[in-house]
Amino acid sequence: MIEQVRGALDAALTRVVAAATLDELRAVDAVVLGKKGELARLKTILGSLPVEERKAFGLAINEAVGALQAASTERALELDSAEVSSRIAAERLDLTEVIARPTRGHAHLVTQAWERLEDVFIGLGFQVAEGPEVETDFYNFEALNMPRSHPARSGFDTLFTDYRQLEADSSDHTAADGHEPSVLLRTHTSPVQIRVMQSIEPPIYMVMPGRVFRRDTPDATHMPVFHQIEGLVIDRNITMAHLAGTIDSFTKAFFGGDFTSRLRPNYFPFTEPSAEFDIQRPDGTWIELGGCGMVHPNVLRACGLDPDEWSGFAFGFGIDRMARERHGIDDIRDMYSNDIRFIEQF
Ligand code: FA5
Repeated sequence: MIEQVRGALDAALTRVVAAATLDELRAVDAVVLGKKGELARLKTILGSLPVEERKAFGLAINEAVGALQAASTERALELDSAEVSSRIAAERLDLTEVIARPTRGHAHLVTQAWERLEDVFIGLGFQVAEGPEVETDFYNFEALNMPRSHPARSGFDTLFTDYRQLEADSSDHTAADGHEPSVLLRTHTSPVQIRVMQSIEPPIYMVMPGRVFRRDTPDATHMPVFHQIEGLVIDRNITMAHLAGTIDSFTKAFFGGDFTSRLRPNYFPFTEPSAEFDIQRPDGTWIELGGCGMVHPNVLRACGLDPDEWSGFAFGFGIDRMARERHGIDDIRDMYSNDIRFIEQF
């Protein structure tokens, strides 16, 4: 009989030790120490035993139950501490992570190009000026030799802020009373040339970066809001050769010594003669960058400068397009998508 008790105890101990979680242990306890367990069954036959065997058998069962309870308590402690440890590991919050790997942002691609352009021109002896984004018709067109009804105005698809825009015919932006509204979002940085010539005595060697606006539909090379940098030189005896030399020095400083530039005849009302300037990549292909030319005598006069005494050149090109070229970006719209995966590459 004592053998049966020992066998029941061994089997129960094996199950207690094998319990892998506290829940599992509780279930094992309910079976091996419960009323339907083997030890409880053996206890029921106690009364039917001869008196001389009853004592030793009863003692063996009590000892087995005690040993089983002790083993279960010990196993419960083990499992409890293992579960606490794994919960602590799972809930661990490593505050040093933030300090060890701080994420730093950086200037946007266009801001980087803008700042680098300023640096290059400052290196060539230029100063930097800025003007307002909301302009009057006078600065954006009229003083730039584009009087009202000048056909070149239609080349700048203008956003007017004047209330008369409400009455304007959307096809030619002319108000019902026959006049164009006179307050607008500047369509180029050229009006800053006028403001500079009005406020500074020549000689002038100035670049004017800024944001400009046009009613252009966004596509791979156009944005309705984009950036230009304007250049203006006014001095005595300035010629087209100075213009070409400046463009070439800038090209090499900005893109690298293996890039060259060329001028192609073009037309702008505010310069005469006018040119488009292109730069050539080392692989021989050409990129169109912007416009330039000798400042038109009418523009000098509008700013109170005598064209017989002063001459100069101006240029203007798109900063966004340049950043796009420099980094080989297919679509200019990607630069404004605010997709961090794209922006953080540059
Ligand atoms: C002008 O805006 C003249 N003011 C440039 C100039 C200045 C000529 C001084 C002579 C003397 P244009 O409209 O071509 O010119 O624009 C100049 C450059 O701006 C273009 O070559 C292009 O690089 C950029 N650009 C024009 N429209 C857009 C647009 N919608 N999105 C992005 N870039 C543009």
